[in-house]
Amino acid sequence: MIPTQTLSRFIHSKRRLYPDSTGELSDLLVSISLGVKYISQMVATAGFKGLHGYTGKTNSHGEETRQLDEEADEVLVELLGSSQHFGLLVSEERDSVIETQAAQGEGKYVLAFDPLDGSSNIGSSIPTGTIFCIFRKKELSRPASHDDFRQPGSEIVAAGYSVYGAKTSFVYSTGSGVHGFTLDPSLGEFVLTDENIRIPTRGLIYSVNEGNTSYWSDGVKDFVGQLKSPDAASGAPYSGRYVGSLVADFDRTLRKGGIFLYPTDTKRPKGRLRLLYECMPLAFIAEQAGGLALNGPDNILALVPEDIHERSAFIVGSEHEVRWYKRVVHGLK
Ligand code: P6P
Repeated sequence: MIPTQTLSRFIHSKRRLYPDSTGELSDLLVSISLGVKYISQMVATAGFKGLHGYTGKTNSHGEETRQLDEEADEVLVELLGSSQHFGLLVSEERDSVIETQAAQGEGKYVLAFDPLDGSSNIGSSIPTGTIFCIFRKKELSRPASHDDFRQPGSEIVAAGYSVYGAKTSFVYSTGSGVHGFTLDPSLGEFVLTDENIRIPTRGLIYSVNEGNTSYWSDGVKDFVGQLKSPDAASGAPYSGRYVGSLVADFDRTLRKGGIFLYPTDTKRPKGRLRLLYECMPLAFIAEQAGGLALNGPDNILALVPEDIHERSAFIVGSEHEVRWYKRVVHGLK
């Protein structure tokens, strides 16, 4: 039996849910998935194309950029920039918003993305990924501007991520459930493998960089301590899994349940991960799959980014564990 539900057929079939849809969003998602296919190929062949190295340049955060970061960024900017649907693009690799051809025109959407998250892990074959989210412009008649990114995550129109690992997967949501696809290299197509992914209501895995323990608040130390102390009632001890690549740790949490946490600490008082193009898209996916995502006390999707590159704490996963965190660390329900 041949696979019939490719990503593009699936996306276009869902348009029936949105009678007034113009097909623009479908086009955009297909364009993003094409960019992901290019990047998947680049990641797979980087080793013998000498693309593991640094460019000798630094990005807007003063971080040394790798050739792959730049190449992945350029692929997406070129593909998306040439569509007539985007007004503006924000990339982790650039220090400002990128105007696309549609910036002054009728482009309805703005998009923020991390072109290659986890790229520092590339040399050791640890999974990396692309993360994106799409907003509608606040005023369709006005050209897109930075201000269009100053919206709460609850206004996200579509979000998703890819994982370049043992297989290349693409997971996205437009607000009607979370759907997972796997790239069939022989076809060059993403094929539907997980329709309507639901995160387990609770799990048995926790994911955090315990090297930061000395910098955590007492509340976080207490919570992680509870996950590790044998207790029949809570099912503890949980198993610890930490890849150090956000998309890999998130994808496992989405499919197996449990909790991923990168809290603020005394070394990172604002958090480590990027709110707009890492935390918000993955929070949207998590909530669409029945999970929760916090910055600590607040829902990530209730936050409005002020700066396009601002950082945030990120606690995401099954409702049971995320509420447990909120109760222990913040004394909130
Ligand atoms: P740490 C990778 O560099 C990344 O941005 C995310 O993919 C990952 O979750 C995080 O940093 C890991 O950070 O401080 O544990 O090395």
